[in-house]
Amino acid sequence: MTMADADLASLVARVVDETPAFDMHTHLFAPEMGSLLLCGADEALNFHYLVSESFRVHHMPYHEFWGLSKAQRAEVVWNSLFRDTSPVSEAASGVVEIARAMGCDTGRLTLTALREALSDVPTAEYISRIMNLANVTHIVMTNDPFDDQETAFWSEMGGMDKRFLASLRLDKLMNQYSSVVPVLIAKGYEVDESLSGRSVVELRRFLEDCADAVHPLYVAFSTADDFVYPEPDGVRGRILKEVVLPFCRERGLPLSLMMGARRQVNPALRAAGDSLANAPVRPLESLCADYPDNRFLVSMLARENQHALVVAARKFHNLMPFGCWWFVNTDTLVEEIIRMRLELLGPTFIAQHSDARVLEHLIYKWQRARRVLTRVLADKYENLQSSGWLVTEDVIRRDVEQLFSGNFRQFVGLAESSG
Ligand code: FIX
Ligand code: ZN
Repeated sequence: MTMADADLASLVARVVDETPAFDMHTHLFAPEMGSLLLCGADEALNFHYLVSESFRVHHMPYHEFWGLSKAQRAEVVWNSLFRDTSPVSEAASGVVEIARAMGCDTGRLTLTALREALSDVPTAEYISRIMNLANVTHIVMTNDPFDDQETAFWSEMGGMDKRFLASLRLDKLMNQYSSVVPVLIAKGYEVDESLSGRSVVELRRFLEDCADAVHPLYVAFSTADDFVYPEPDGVRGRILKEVVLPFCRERGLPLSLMMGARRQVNPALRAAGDSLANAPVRPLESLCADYPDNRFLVSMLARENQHALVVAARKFHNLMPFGCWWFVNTDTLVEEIIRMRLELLGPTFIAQHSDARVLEHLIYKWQRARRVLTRVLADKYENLQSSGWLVTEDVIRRDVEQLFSGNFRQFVGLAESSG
C-alpha cells in the first residue's frame, strides 16, 4: 500500500535512527589504551577544526595560543566561537548538539555546564552511553605502527574492548619512507632507503608483524595530489606494488586510500594546519584495473573529486567509496555527495564514517549523518512510490543497514554474526 509522503518521511527517519552504524574510520582508541582515548569538554573544544576556526576570531599569536594549557585553550576557543560569535559552523554547532544530547540547557550553555555534563574519564559506562546516543556498535581505530605511545599497547590489543577494532595506517611508510628507515632498522628490520637488498622482504615482514599484533580490518594511507600510479622507479610506487598490494591481497585486506590531504600548509596551526588538494582519479582507476584481486576503500577530500570517484566506482567493483571526509563533512556537501552516490551507485557505498577524535564527537557526527541520509532517502523513496514501486519498512531497513554497516562488513569480509 502506498504511504502518504509525510508518513514515509517519518518512517525513514525512524528506521535511520534505529539502524546501528559501524563507524569504519575514527581517531578514537580502546579505553585500555589510556590517555589515547580523548573525551570531555576540554578535549572537545581543543578539536583542531575548532582551533583553526577560533583563530579567525581571536587572532592570537600562535606561540601564545600554544603556550596555554589545554583548559586555557578550551576557554579561548569557547570565548571565540560561543561567546563572541554564534556557533553556526559545522564543528561549533556540533558542540551544541553534543551538549543537548548530554542534557545541558543549550539555551544558556556555559563552559562550566559543558565541563560538568561531559566526562574527562572514559569509563566503560560512559563509552556505552555515548555509543548508545550515537547508535554506533563498532569503532575502527587508526593505528599507526610508528607511534610509540600507541604501539606500547599493541601486544595487549587482543584483550581490549571488542567494540574497538583496528586499521593499519601507513602514512609514514608511504609518504615519508626515508624518515622511517632508521626506526625500522632499530626495530630489527633489514631495510635501506633505496629499497635494495632484503628491503622489500623485510618491509613485508614488518607488515606481517603489525597485522599479527593488531588484526586490522584494512590497511590505509592518505595521499595529497602528488600520488601517481604506476610509479615503477619511485620508492612509494615500489613499496605499493611490491609490498603493500601483495600483502593486502594475501591477507585479504582492503587498502583504504584517503586522497587529497595536503599536509601542513600552515604548520603553526599544528594538527589544524592541513588543507586539501584536488587529486587526480586516474591513478586510482589504473590501480583498480591492474589489481582486480585487491579491494580499495576510497574517500576523497576535495568536493571537485566526488563525481569522478563515483563514476570510477561504477567501472570498478573492487572500489568502495566511503564517507564524506573532513572538509566535505558539512550538511550541504554530505547531502550533495550522498545524493550523487545514490543516484549513480544505488545503496552500494559506505554512507559515512565519523572521523571522531574525541569520544563525544560520535554524537553529533552521527546525528548529522542520519539527518542528511533521512532527507535524501525519503526523497528517493517518494519518487519510487510515485512510480508505483512498493516501498516497505523492510526494504528501507535493508537499504539503511547496508549503507551504515553491511556494505563495509561485506567489503572487509566480516561475517554478520562476528564482532
Ligand atoms: O588523515 C586522516 O585520517 C584525517 O581524518 C585526519 O588527519 C584529520 O586531522 C582529521 O581529523 C579529519 O577529520
Ligand atoms: Zn581521519
